[in-house]
This record gives sequence, C-alpha cells and structure tokens, in this order.
Amino acid sequence: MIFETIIYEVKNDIGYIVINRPKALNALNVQALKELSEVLDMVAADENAKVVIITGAGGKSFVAGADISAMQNMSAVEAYEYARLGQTTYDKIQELPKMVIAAIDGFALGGGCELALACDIRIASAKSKIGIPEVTLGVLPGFAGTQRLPRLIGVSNAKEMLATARKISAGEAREIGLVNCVVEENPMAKAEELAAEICKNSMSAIALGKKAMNEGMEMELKKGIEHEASLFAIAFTTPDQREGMTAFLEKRPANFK
Ligand code: DAK
Repeated sequence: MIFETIIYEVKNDIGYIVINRPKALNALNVQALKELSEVLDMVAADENAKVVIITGAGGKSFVAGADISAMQNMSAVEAYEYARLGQTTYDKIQELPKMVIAAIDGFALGGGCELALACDIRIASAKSKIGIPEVTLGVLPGFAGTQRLPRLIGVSNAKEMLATARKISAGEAREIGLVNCVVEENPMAKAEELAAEICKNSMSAIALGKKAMNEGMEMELKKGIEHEASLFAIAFTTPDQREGMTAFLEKRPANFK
C-alpha cells in the first residue's frame, strides 16, 4: 500500500515507520494520522517486523507537533474528533504487542513529543529539542500528553514542561527520564543496535511483559501482581517457553522463531 505521508518498510526483523512531511517538519495533519493508524495495523499483522522504530524524515525534526494550519479554524467538535484520532492512533502504538522505539533526531514537540511518549523506548540525538508548547497556542496537549507525560516523568516535571512550554535539550530530557538514551548523532544507529539486542529474545514473552507493565500501571499493586501471574501462565502455553528453558538446560543459545 502506498502512503503519501508515511513510509513503511521492513529490514532485518525491524519495521521502520518514517513520518514523511519534512517541509512541515513532519507535523501531523489528519491524513498523516490516518495513514499512521493504517500502517500500525499493518505492522501489528506483519510477522517479519519483530521490533518497530519510528522516526521523522528530513534530518531536522522527529515530529514538530500536530499540524497548526490544520487546527487553526477547527470547531470544538472537529477538535474533539481530531484529538480522538490522534489518541486512538497513539494507543495502537502503546498496545502493539511489539517493542516500539522512537529515534528522535531534532524537534519532538507537542503531538511529536506525545508520539514519542506512546513508544516504549526513546533515543534522542544531542541536538534534539523536546517539549509540549501547546499553551503558547492557547490549547493544551490533545494527544494524551497530559496523561502519559506525568506518568513517565512525574507530575511536577510534567506540569513545569506544560506551563513553561520550554523546549528542553536531549540532556535535560535524559535527566528527568523522558528519554532512555542520548547519542551525539545518528539515533537510528543506536535504535537499531537496541532492536538487534531485543530481537535475540522471545517475542511472545516480550509482548506479554509489555502487556503486564502497560495494564499493571493502571491497576493497584495487588491487582497488578495477580495480573502478572495470569500472563505468566500464558507464557507457559508458548513454544518459546519450552525452547528457552530447554536451551538453558542443554547449555545452548535459545532459538526463538
Ligand atoms: N504545524 C504546521 N506546520 C509546522 C509546524 C506545525 N506544528 N511546525 C513547523 N511547521 C512548518 C512551518 O510553518 C514552516 O512552514 P513554511 O513556512 O516553510 O511553509 C516549516 O514547517 C518550517 O518551520 P520553521 O520555518 O518554523 O522552522 P524553524 O527551524 O525556524 O523553527 C520550530 C522550527 C519547530 C521551532 C518551529 O517550526 C515551531 O515552533 N513549530 C511549531 C512547534 C509547535 O508549537 N508544536 C506544537 C504544535 S501544537 C488537540 C489535538 C492535538 C494537540 C492539541 C490539541 N485537540 C484537537 C484538542 C496538539 C497540539 C500540537 O502539537
């Protein structure tokens, strides 16, 4: 399938999703969000893509936000629909039973920061600037930033980012736990290195572990622990459990399919 605003390809077990509107610094308009949503359905069904990397085209920006020109004249009803399109698309990333890495090389602002927040791991180059500047436009983050950001970096840090609209450096983002790792340049190379490390392990176990963490974060501790036991039991119905444990006992590397 050919998309105008998104490039999708698979190489060496990695599904690459590139947001491709470089002239607008990869700002997400309705078309880009709809295409991203369709691509995520494809990735979910694509057995060749074990790990997913999301990045932006053009070398200057990951995603500079929701498209301001598209939002300028929206009615409240249209704004609600636009926000729900972004939110449900980003939920697909969070719920994808595969690890998703954001390779951030440049601006990750507003809806771009929120896109990175929906990913499981964030790698940023040193030049990157990350922020939620929506309040400078008279709105608040609308793609779940007010929910995911405080869960990741704490309410106080998140409120500071919201209210100051400051674009923080990659180094500052690392300090508050907003990104996992900062590299001088070429975050894609680091993301690929991480993806290769992940690909050696059991995909079914990773999917169950991701689900346990995602869903457990929404539960009180005791319920979350019980939930973990149920998912742990499911792992024992997979070929990977037999292969992983047999391989250990036979003193050989596991060969997961
Ligand atoms: N939308 C549309 N176009 C954008 C854009 C954006 N977010 N960001 C950049 N562009 C476009 C610029 O208009 C410019 O287009 P031309 O003039 O060349 O046609 C081109 O990209 C290059 O940008 P600049 O010329 O500005 O480049 P600079 O290097 O000088 O500056 C910058 C780069 C990233 C600092 C600057 O472009 C900038 O401040 N951009 C806006 C960043 C921003 O405010 N992002 C947050 C967007 S608001 C909601 C749903 C969602 C949201 C909120 C509510 N509901 C429906 C309730 C989310 C909101 C956002 O994400």
